[in-house]
Amino acid sequence: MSGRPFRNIVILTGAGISAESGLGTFRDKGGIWEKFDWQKLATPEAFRSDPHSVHDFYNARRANMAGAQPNDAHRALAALELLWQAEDRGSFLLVTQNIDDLHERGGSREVLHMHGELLKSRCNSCGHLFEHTHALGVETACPSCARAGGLRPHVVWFGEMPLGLDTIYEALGACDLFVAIGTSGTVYPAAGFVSEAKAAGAWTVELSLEPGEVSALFDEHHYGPATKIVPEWAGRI
Ligand code: BV8
Repeated sequence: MSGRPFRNIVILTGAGISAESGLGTFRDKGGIWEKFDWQKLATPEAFRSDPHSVHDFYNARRANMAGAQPNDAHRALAALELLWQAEDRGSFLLVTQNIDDLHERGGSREVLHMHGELLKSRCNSCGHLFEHTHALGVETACPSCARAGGLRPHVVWFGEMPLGLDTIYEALGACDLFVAIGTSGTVYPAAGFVSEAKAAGAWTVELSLEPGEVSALFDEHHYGPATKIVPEWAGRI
């Protein structure tokens, strides 16, 4: 544990932080990509060729999300954000790969969803982006341009550019603490953020159930369920 007081922190979360809230992860045993083929459901090509199946897949996940509650790990990060601001310690950026709203419902005030948000949809015809908490289909008409057939989940699919990368890379270049929570370090460019942070001289911490693919790059590791290790870690910094 580096003893220095940290000023500029970047936190990256993945599916593991929402696992104990009942939302599936992707690559654990029984994970989402074990049951579903991401190439047939989470790419723009898949949506073009079979929009009905893609809508069904995301409608099921959106419905599952409605019943989920934030957990102590989400709440610990929200408390840390408040502390950082109350003590005016420096910058605090929470980036999530998750498309659920559990960070927000856990109290986090600023969340950068780099892979989008499933409770938002957007219209390919007019570009309208809007909150959308119920099922979406090919026949659903856009609330702005009224055209049907052009709505899609506001989610970043494989092969699409993640959101907020300029903000993220700027924060990584200036951070002195980078923490990855509940992510397997499999998906890029998110899995490369630890290298960016190290290049900036940051102390890097991995908090997860087990080592991920880029674990060797981290200075510090704590393994266990997020609802246990995240509050413990947050309480120490
Ligand atoms: C892009 C939304 C161009 C959809 C998702 C090199 C550079 C750039 C790109 C690539 C590259 N190499 C390959 C690529 C292409 C690709 C990629 O990375 N493919 C992988 C499969 C090799 N990347 C892309 O296509 C990205 N776009 O590249 O654009 C570009 C190029 C350069 C620079 C910029 C842009 C777009 C990727 C986004 C795809 N969309 N999600 C949806 O959700 O349906 S990705 C998907 O995986 C999920 O959304 C999730 O967010 C993401 C990462 O998964 P994790 O969150 O880590 O979840 P996982 O299940 O894998 O792991 C869970 C972890 O939790 C485990 O470690 C486990 O131990 C832990 N855990 C479990 N339980 C608990 C726990 N921890 C604590 N407590 C617990 N209880």
